[in-house]
Order: sequence, then structure tokens, then C-alpha cells
Amino acid sequence: MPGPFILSFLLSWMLCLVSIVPSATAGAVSTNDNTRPAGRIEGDVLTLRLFADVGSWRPEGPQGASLDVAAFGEEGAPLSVPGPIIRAHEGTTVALTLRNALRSELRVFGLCAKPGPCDPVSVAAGASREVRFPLNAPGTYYYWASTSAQGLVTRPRADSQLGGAIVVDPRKGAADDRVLVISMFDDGRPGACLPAGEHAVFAINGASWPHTARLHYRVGDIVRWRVINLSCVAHAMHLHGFFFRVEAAGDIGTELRLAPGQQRTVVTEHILPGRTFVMSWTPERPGNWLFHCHMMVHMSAPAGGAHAGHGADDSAAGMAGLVLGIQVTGAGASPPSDGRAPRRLSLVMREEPNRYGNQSGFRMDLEGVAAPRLNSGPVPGPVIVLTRGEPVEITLSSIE
Ligand SMILES: [Cu+2]
Repeated sequence: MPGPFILSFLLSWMLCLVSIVPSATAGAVSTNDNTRPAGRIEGDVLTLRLFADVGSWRPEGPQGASLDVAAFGEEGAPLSVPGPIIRAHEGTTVALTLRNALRSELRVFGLCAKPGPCDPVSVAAGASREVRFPLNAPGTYYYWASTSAQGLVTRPRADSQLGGAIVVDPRKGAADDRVLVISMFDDGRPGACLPAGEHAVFAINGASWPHTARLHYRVGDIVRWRVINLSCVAHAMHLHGFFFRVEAAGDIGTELRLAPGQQRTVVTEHILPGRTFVMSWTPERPGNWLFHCHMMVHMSAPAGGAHAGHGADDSAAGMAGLVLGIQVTGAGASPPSDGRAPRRLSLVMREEPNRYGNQSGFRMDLEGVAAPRLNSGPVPGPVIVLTRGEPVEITLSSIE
């Protein structure tokens, strides 16, 4: 039995290799910040011409590794990661011509009426195909493709950047927003969705920290982001310094808008592969802030890996991947205060000899307060229960 299995494995690898051979016209793959909708709108028709090909993508900047990936581009412009954004208002019909310059048949998902599920569109190697579909409801959607019969999560890694955003704006009152597409490339073991390869990289809009966009806002702005996870793993997207509201969540063909009373107010939102969410927040204080995945391996520079050089950059400090820098300017609101004196807590760190065999360990205790612990041991430390809006002052000391 192993014979046919090995043969089919080798065959799938060979097909994989064939499909990523760059064509004679392949060039650099640019990053796409999703701020310029592709195509041309005339009346209620958006006409656009896209193509798929292989190019060289540098998610870690001009000095970083060059990765040969399949990607989408708009005819007359370079390939990009993510692919060109299809964006128009509700009631628009998309008239799309897709040329497949890859050496394998391409199956494209998501090119159909919004909202709604649909079958993939197949385009033979070297062929072009026209697709028309209406944008019937405002929302955050996307398209993705593969040269294999695999799904979004299991498609060959060379196909992992084949995708882009579809945004349908309301007829009136389109919000000022940013569209953030998360993707991942891994040249490790085929079929394994792990950032294990030598050039594993996570990207937001085609770039890995510190090459991701820097977003600038003023205190008091209303910020709205649409987050789309086209990578093969889940992420826990965390905003430093401020709560945000999750206004909507969806997938390739649907978006569920949440009524104001249903919207979660959070600092972290978990997003599965193939899912989307819309978040809004207001910067209340000036400063430099981050929006990042809270899964360490998705935001860290692996030792000795392609990102290792970032460790020498103070502003990057060993971070890579899914991190976005936000600069907020303007006068900050004064800290919340109703005249109450801050609640004062004292957190003490002590060394305990021989905790781990003959090695010492540290423990943290909250002095003078009944602080619950998750287990009877010293690790993890006490749970510090705080009340939102209540001023708190915590003194940290260590006792040798
Ligand atoms: Cu992550």
C-alpha cells in the first residue's frame, strides 16, 4: 500500500513545483495596503482585469528573503499581496476578466453575488475567463484561489498568497476605514500549517513587522478596520491601550452585523482562518501603540530564522510578523478621575531556593488583599481583579 501513497505524494509535489515555476514575465510582487480599489467604475458596473502569475515577494522589506509565490495582480500593474481589492458600493455589478498565467488550472473562490455561497470558478492554464456578479449587500468579503483541489487551510504554500479583499460599501455614508488582510507563507513540511520553514512569515497586507504600515490617528478619531484572515491558522488580534468594539463578523460570502447592544467590547478578538471581523475604536491618549497577534510565534522573530536580523533593530526588538504600529497624536483626555484616591496594591516578588531541584524560583504575592490563585502552587501568580474606570496604583517590589 505505501507504493501508491508515495507515488501520489511525489506527484502532488511535482505538480506543486511545476505550478510555481516563474513565467518569463514574472516580476516583483508588491505589497498592497488595500487603499486603492482595483478597476474602473462606470455607472453601476465595476470593470476590472486581473491576472494570476508567479513573482518574487519580499514581505520583510528589500533586504529580506525573496519568496516565489503565486499571486494576483491587476493587468498593467505588478502582482501584489494581498491581491487587488475589489471595492464598490451596494448595487454595483462586477465585470471581471481573469487571466491565468500560471502553468496549472486555477480554482478561484468567492467571485459571485454578495452575500451568498458559490461554486469556484475554474480557469485553465494560460486561459482567460469573464465573470459577472452583483454586490447586493454591504460587507467585508474576500476571494482566494488554489492550483490544487485543497481548501484554504491546506492549499500548497506557493498558493498561500492567492487572495484578496472584496468590500461592499453602503450606497451612502461609506465609512473611512482600513482593510487588513492576514496571510502566512511557510516553506516547511507540505500540508502542515506550521510556521516551521526556514522562510516562514506572517504578513498584514503583504508585509511583516517592521515593514507593516504605520497608521496615524488623532485623539478622538473614530477608527474602523476590517480584518480578513486568509492564513491557515487562527489569530488572537490584540489592541494595546484601548478597547475596541466588534461591529460585525463573517466569512467569504456573509457578514453578520451586530446590533449596538450585541457588539462585544474587547481588547482581543480571536479570528479563525477564512473569517472576517469589523472593529472600531477611538484613541483616547497620544502615543505609540500596537495591534498584533497575541500568539507569540506569529509575532516573534525566530532565532536564526529569516527574521533574526530584526533583533538588531531597537524599534523591532525581536518582533516580526503580525504587528501593526499606530501613532496617535493630539491632546490626551485627562485620566479618568472622579476625585477618588487610587486603590493602592502592593505586588511583591520573592525568590524561593530549591524550587526546581537545586534551582531557585520566583513567586509573586499581592500583599494585604485576598487575591485568588488558579492553583495551589506559586505559578501562575495571584489574579489581580480590577474594575474598569477605577484608578489603581500598583507598587512592585522584590524581596531577596
Ligand atoms: Cu496569530
